[in-house]
Amino acid sequence: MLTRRVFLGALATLAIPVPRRHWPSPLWRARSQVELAALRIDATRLRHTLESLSQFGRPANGSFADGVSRLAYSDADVQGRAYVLDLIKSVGLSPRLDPAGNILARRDGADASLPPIVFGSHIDSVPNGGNFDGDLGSLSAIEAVRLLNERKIATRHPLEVVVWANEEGVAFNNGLCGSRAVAGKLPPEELEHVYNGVKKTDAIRKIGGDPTRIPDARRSPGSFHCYVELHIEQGGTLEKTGIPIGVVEGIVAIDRYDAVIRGMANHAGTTPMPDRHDALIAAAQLTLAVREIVTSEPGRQVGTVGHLEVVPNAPNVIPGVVRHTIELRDLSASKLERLAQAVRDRARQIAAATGTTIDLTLASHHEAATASPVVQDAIEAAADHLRLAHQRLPSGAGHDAQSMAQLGPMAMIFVPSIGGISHSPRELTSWDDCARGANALLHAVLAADRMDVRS
Ligand code: HGY
Ligand code: MN
Ligand code: MN
Repeated sequence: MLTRRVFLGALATLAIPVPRRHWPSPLWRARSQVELAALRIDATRLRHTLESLSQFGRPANGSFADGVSRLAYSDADVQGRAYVLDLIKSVGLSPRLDPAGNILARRDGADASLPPIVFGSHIDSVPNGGNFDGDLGSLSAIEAVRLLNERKIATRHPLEVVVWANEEGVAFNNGLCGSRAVAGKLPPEELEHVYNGVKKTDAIRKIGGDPTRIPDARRSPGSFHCYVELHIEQGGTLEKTGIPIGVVEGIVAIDRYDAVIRGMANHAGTTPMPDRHDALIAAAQLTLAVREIVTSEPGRQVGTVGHLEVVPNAPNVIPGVVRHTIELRDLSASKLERLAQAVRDRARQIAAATGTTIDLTLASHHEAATASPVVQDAIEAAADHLRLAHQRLPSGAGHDAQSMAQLGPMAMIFVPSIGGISHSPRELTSWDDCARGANALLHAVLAADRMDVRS
């Protein structure tokens, strides 16, 4: 069991000598503390890889400032993954794909009997997304390994870089796909889903996965030492406080519902208003009801109707069918259930009042996750070593780290999002903050490597 005392004692080696009993291995003793402490990633190279990756999914005739649409399983995703695979090979690792299409690359440690430290993120985006969501954590992990290889620094634990498949879940309306497969939470029936006419099994094959062997992607609890993910905050807290490093305490639960509203398509000119069964009017009322219900009590909960389809979507036809999503998020699963029940109750009233039917089905549920206090301490010690201010905060965004939390200790590092903007071409983090986050990731991993869990 990783104890705070042992861990912080080991962390102290970053700055001050510690009793020999904490020094875990001769090899590690061979590296001077000063050398390890002085390690910094190459910020120019990190920026170059971020700018290079952003070409895949960029709008035609666009520039970096126009962001990306690199939806999971799209051609742009395949191209972006090919770039990342080449980059991983160029730093001296041999990447492999697991059956879910996750990209994994292992760096041997001095003690092969130890479980790996896993770190990375994702590179798929939302439509018209930004250049940093997922990309920063994925490319910083690769850059950290490149530096360790260049300096021939051996860690005790093996390291494993990961680039997760389909984190966003815009494709097939269910996210954290790759990491849920690793956590054993990608059920076979999900593989039958169809998105834009493509079956999920074919989409997984397209990125090099093997949908017939999804269970083989599963990892057992305790099969890794810890998981650390660097990510942009995607909110405005750090920018407001002027603090460069966020240490994530927990990640929200996310419930996504599919709403299907059926009214009656009819002529827009000849159907009197009182005689209409307008599915879009019902959807509009339900959308407003979601906001009213979610804001009816104090707290950080959020609710969003982000996707909506109207059938037949013609200017002179009363909408007969509307399909839309409802997404609810909060750290408390019981609060989510309470809010969802209020939405269901209101949907019944709206259906009766508009002469429509409203069916709500749960499309996906992602458990809330608590970060490991010990690994959070590692991140804080790394930030202190780098003389970077830090603060603890929750994550309103979902992350693959919440899948990994089901298997072992995880923690996340946030860096500021300018204007708190994300999931937009205007998503932006300063290059200096990108470098600060990558250095915090590097030193948090090195600190985690010094934990001697046997002492
Ligand atoms: O939707 C999210 O919270 C994350 O960006 N996938
Ligand atoms: Mn992300
Ligand atoms: Mn995202």
